[in-house]
Amino acid sequence: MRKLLVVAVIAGLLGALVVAAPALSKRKSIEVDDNYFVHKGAPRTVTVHKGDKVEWEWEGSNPHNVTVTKGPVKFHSKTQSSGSFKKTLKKRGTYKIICTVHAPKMRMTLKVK
Ligand SMILES: [Cu+2]
Repeated sequence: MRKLLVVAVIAGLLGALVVAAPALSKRKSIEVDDNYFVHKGAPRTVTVHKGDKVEWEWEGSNPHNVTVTKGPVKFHSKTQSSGSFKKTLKKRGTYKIICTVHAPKMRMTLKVK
């Protein structure tokens, strides 16, 4: 009986950790694929919070880049066919992003709240 109680308490604690984890997480990964950002057919707007680290992950085989054309801060990745590009967003606002190889079709919006 006592053993069962200990197991129940541990399970409860683990459950609390799982629930708390998303709030502590400040990472957001965004798919870079052939030839779209985020997800094929999905709305290409991603919202994160100030201070979050965004990681674009190359999943296709074509060369792509991440280039801000309009926004509080301009930044860009190099053109690459694999790997990732990480950026910590420190300024709130709306960032218009394209891949210069496949623009205007390959684009997305990043909102930093
Ligand atoms: Cu591209």
